Amino acid sequence: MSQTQALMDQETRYGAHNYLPLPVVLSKGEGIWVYDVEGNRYLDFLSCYSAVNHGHRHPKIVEALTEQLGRLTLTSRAFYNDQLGPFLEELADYTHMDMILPMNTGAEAVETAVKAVRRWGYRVKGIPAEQAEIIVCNDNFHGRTVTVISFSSEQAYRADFGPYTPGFTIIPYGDSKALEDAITDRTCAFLVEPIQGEAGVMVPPDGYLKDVRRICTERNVLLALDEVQTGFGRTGKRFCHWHDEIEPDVLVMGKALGGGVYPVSAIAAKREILGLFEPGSHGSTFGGNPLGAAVARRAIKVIEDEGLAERADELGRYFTERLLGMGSPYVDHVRGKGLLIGLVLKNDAGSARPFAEALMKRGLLCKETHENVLRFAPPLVIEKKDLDWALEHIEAVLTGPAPTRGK
Ligand code: IF1
Repeated sequence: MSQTQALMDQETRYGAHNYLPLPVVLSKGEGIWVYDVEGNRYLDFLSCYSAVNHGHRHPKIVEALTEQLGRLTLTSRAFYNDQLGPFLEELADYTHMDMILPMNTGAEAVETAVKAVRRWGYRVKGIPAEQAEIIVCNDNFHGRTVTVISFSSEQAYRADFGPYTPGFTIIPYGDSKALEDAITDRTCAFLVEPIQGEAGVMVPPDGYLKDVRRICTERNVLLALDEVQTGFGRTGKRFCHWHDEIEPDVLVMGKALGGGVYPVSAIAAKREILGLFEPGSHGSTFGGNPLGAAVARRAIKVIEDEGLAERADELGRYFTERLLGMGSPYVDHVRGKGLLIGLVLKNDAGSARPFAEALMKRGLLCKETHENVLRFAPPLVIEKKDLDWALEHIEAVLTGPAPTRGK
């Protein structure tokens, strides 16, 4: 039996089957490339769902990690540490916000945002106790905790995990009139992704974010943007909402903030909101630890020093143009911004999974999302020559015979 099969069997035997991975076992990563246990090389076109914007093991980020490893890793927040203050100030400046609350995973940051906007609702807006409502969008993805899946519209994420947390209203994505109609005097916030990643890279109509910003301001409702996946250069701007030149009241971040080497998440918000947290009202064993703070500081620096947002913008436009120019009989349309791209297959092209499997056989790792969308999201450090290499293989698959599903 091959080492690949042995390791896949081991994971299947001992691990819960909450994923259906492509049949490849990775053992090394370097920049845009990952290597499997048989020594095959693949171009990573998923970037760990945008947690690896900097590429695998970026030398500058590994340097920051290693240096901090040699000094101090964990302290808890029972004490101060010399990395957190600088990280908090740098992230506040970077986001143009007043205050930061550091956590670890995206879902934890979303949960923190839920607590923050509810507390603002009660203590500032004056919503009666226990009656705060948060409006979210259909097809949202904000994480996997019980409260977060309580406001998911996707049965697969919710089934048999109840009873669910109340206080959420679901409206259609991209429809600002629906937001207007859904707001009540008990609404404390509207939580939305500027582009819905898991829903299949759904880009809202032009002007949508500007409209919801205006409506939230007019109706005294906080606008909370989940940029866990779209943040840190992925869509061609520092943050996706910068395309619309609006300012959220709460900004949720994660994934690439950890530089592809360590889980770091956070929310940024106005003082009027995060100033409502007092000692003991929230916390986390690992949140704000010096190792994560050192890594996140360097992750932000690399994005700016290497112009990763600008690269994503320029290369994303080029890549999208080339995809559209292929004239593939299977492609319905292409959507996305920067290097967050969804290739939508025609209904009669069948599932996207066989296309992902065919690309894997050619050395390109991407992932289907929902039935008919292929998500392309390479690290933002990718060079044009490597993008061209990828396009060669994508074109061969998209203009060749329809791939059939593997076993
Ligand atoms: C999975 C995709 C799913 C996120 C947004 C919060 C979180 C995520 C906008 C939570 C996480 C990950 C989770 C992972 C697959 C991936 C994902 F959208 F990126 F493709 F599932 F929808 N907000 N997204 O995208 O962050 O707690 O995971 O750090 O759960 O399968 P997390």
